[in-house]
Amino acid sequence: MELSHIAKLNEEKKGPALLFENVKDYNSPVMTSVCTTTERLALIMGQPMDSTLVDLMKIWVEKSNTKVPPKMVDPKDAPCKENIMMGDDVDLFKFPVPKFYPLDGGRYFGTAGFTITKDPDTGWVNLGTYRLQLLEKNRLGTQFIKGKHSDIMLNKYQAMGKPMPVAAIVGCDPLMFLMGAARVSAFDSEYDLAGSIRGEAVEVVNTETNDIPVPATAEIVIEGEVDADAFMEEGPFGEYTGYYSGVGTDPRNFIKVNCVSYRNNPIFWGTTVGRAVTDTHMTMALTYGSTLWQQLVAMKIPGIKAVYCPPEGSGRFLAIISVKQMYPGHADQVLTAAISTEMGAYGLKTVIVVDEDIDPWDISRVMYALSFRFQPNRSQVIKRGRSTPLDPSLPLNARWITGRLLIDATIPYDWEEKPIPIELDPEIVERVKARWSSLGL
Ligand SMILES: Cc1cc2nc3c(=O)[nH]c(=O)nc-3n(C[C@H](O)[C@H](O)[C@H](O)COP(=O)(O)O)c2cc1C
Ligand SMILES: [Mn+2]
Repeated sequence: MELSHIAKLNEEKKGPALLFENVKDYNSPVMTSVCTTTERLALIMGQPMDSTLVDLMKIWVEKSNTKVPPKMVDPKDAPCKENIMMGDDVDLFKFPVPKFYPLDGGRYFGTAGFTITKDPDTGWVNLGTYRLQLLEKNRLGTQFIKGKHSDIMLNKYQAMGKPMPVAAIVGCDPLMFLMGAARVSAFDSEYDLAGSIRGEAVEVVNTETNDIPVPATAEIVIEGEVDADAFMEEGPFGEYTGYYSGVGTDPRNFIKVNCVSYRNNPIFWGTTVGRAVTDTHMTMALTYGSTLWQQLVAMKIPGIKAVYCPPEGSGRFLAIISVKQMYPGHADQVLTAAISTEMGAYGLKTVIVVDEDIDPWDISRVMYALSFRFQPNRSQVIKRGRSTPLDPSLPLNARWITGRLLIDATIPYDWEEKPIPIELDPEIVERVKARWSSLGL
């Protein structure tokens, strides 16, 4: 836990990524806090270091239009195959697996990683970040929340009476971790988007035991299977909401691990999750915000200028969208569209739409719009929809349905007489600027 506490406090200060080279009782290192700053997210996406989160989201949305499928490489050239533990030799306790918080139910093998599964009907390969608890030397507890892509696939394997083959990655090109966290639309492979953002195909190799493509440079590759009808006690785990999602353990599916392949001196990656704003929240603000934006564009809604899902709300509970209004009802359309996207239909609670002159990430300008343009008599609507079971604003036994607040903080398009803005006289501004230093300012 000392390691996770160093990482958490470091992330709260927006400190560097940390490589723990000297973990007591282990001879391989641990890496944390990779995604904590916008600068490092830019580095991961191959963008200029002074990019803002919204610049990165804009690139993400653009790159979502192109698919660059992964490329198989020779396993002989794949560092992830340097070491292989098979069958009875599998022992996950050999890796330096952190426990994060005092009330956590145990040590978490999977935080900064992702699970890869294949759709049995179509072959669609999905990457999703789902926490993995170290339960036994060859068992990892999972939590595939209902409706997540791995859950959809697991249901299909269950109907076929077969366990679902999985591979889980810990430690990798961090762009792949962003892909795991991203809510990329169903039936689209996160691999294809990673290739598009990177500008080259992700190099993959097949697993040893179950025919799943995994990144060739992964640090640790877990191979195994999940039986939808088998359960072990899992949790609790300190969530990104800053709270536990339940009071104790819950029966959950688990991965029975049949093989582990790993690099020499593998770097075990972790992210601290827990209270905002740290590593996980920055990851989610980028990936969830980009997904919401991309899905609004895919719905062919004109005039969307920018989308921002603040990391303080883990990138998912609150969205602010700026729009250039073009017709009556346009702002309403944006609001209802946002909660109808695959992203927004799950968990999003508050949507604020602002005019194009307000940058949604400029919170003081958003406050201005909420103060001077928003009118509660006219421009808020409350709806219902699907909640995340992690939302601590709902009672523990009733977390499936949430309210949604839609706030129109724009000047109504259809008003013939709009509020008259106060402008400065441009000529006087120029004159004054020329004399600025002589004014002693
Ligand atoms: C560090 C971290 C841990 C997460 N843990 C879980 C989890 O245990 N279960 C889950 O359903 N989603 C979890 N998520 C959210 C999923 O990664 C996210 O919803 C993703 O879109 C899932 O992939 P999918 O869209 O392909 O289903 C986590 C996200 C992060 C960043
Ligand atoms: Mn997916």
